[in-house]
Amino acid sequence: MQKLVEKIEKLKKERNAIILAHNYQLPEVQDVADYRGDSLELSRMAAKSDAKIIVFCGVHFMAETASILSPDKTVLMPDKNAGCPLANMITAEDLRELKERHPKAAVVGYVNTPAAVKAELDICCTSSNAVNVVLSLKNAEEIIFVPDKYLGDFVSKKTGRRLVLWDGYCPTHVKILPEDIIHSVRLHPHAKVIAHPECTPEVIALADEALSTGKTCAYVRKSDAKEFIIATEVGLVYRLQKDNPGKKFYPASEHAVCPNMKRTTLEKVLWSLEEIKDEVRVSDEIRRKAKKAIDAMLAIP
Ligand code: CIZ
Repeated sequence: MQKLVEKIEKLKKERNAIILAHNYQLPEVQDVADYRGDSLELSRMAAKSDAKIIVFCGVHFMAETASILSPDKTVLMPDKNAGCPLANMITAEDLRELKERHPKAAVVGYVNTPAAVKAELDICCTSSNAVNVVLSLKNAEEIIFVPDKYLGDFVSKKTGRRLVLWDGYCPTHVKILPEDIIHSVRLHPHAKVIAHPECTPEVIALADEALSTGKTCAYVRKSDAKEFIIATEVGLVYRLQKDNPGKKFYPASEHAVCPNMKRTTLEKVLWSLEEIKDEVRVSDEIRRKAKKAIDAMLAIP
């Protein structure tokens, strides 16, 4: 593995590239990355960087978001088949039909959407800022929120706003069951339970906090607690343990493994740098519209 890492490091410099890894990536991929984070943190990092090539270790909508924010850079995915089933649960056409049925509604869409869906939104959101995005729409008579019905339910409860939801969900987060939390708490009674807002409402109800991966990292760093049960994709536990060696982290369920996130391997990172492939690009028209929805989100404090 060391040889592989050395080759990647060398080629990265020669190509003026940086490697970005989402918090759910395999440990060895996180370790070779220049930056780790959630999708928006990484896309903003890509935009700030002077690098010409961005190797985005994550899933397709994340690389698309990076390309939308950095059209002058070459954004590569080590495995172009790493998709997001949640993002693919709605198409631009589905959303246009929903908008026709609710013509006065403001349209909010999770970052986990294809660029063509983002182009149909008024405003984008992430799991870190979804509550604030909905709160910002004070004058909206009605609000459409797509595609994650569980994140939408969480936001609706937090904001007191009724939302028009779509029947989407993350197949990895729904694998975490309320029984898993009850069992983990029995084993680790002093641990704080942190659930991702893509979890079901029954799981979120048993958690001390419902936080995005970025907010979980910040919360754990500041917390006086020494043990944490983490109800999200297992990759985050590796990052938390590495960043906080004095604390202990337990995955709520060993089954919460996203097969798409795990498609990216060190070999594929190397090949992508060697062959400058596979580039992710968004057409200019879609990019312009999708960027408007992302910029509207970024304008919210
Ligand atoms: O925006 C992201 O990266 C996702 C999908 C989840 C999170 O909480 O980081």
